[in-house]
Amino acid sequence: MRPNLLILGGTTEGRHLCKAVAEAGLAGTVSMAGRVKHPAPQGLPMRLGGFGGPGGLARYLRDNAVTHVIDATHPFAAQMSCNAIDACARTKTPLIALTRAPWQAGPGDRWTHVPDIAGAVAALDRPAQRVMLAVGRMHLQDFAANPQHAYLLRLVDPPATPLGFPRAEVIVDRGPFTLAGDRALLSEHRIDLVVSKNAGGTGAQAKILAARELGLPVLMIDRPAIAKRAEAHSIAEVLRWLGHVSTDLGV
Ligand code: 3Y8
Ligand code: NAP
Repeated sequence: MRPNLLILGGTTEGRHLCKAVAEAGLAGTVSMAGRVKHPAPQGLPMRLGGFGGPGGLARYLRDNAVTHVIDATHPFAAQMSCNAIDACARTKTPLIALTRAPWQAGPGDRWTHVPDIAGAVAALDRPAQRVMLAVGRMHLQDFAANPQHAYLLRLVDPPATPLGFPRAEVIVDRGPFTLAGDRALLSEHRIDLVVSKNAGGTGAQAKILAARELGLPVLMIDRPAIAKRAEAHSIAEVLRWLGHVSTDLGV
């Protein structure tokens, strides 16, 4: 049976994996949630939108004769990852996650770890500061509980509705971001504090490295726990896994 891959995408590593799969001449489809207006081309045929929970994903795997699933979603896309574990168990479809290690604080970093978005909101209950809130759009309203701050918000798409922050400036931009760009952004906006998810990888890391250089504190949101699954930390590892598992499948 020739491999027919489903890649759950939406990250820099996911895009690089799609390119490697296409170059290897493997059949595959990349799936995105449809969160942003113009998802970037990934180099493989793309499907957009939810599957309808783990049951919907299991049905998709069966209906499309998917032979392997690679979960290359973001570490904070915990629901998608849990659904993939469930659906692949139901359908006995081999699953591996292409994931990136969390960032670790290095010399010069001034990080305060918080366990989740709610922990970051609670930690912002403090006198007014100039805060770069680089957590995207989906959980933005949670932060309206602290209107005293002057926020710098970075969004992939222009906000469709008023954001409800009395003091906020919006930058519309998508990563991967650069150290020079984020260092200039933090300086120009006289940022006192950066709020970030511990995304890992390189695409979102520029603001963290810029904060280190500028001696700025960072509220680092730890990632949600995800159930045990096979994990790879490089595209080469995924391709080896495909070769290995495919042999098991007698191809
Ligand atoms: C739709 C698909 C590539 C992939 C690029 C990575 C890097 C750049 C940095 C900041 C942090 C944030 C956000 C971020 C980064 C990469 C990667 C990453 C963070 C796109 C994309 C999709 C999304 C969804 C979007 C979320 C939002 C999160 C912005 C494509 C561009 C904040 C995560 O408006 C919305 O609804 C945005 C939603 C989920 C988190 C949130 O809660 O709002 N990503 N981002 C995916 C889909 O539909 O399935 O068009 O490329 C992908 C990327 N964004 O090609 O190199 O790999 O992490 N994405 C965070 O880390 O906190 C920005 O501003 O510093
Ligand atoms: P999530 O909370 O884990 O997922 C919620 C639901 O969205 C899932 O149950 C699924 O719906 C749908 N979904 C999520 N990812 C999907 C995908 N790749 N293909 C098809 N459906 C998907 O996910 P999220 O945090 O909203 O992330 C959504 C997408 O943005 C993912 O592709 C992720 O890689 C990307 N992204 C997220 C972040 C972040 O900070 N969360 C950062 C960068 C990129 P059904 O249950 O209906 O199947």
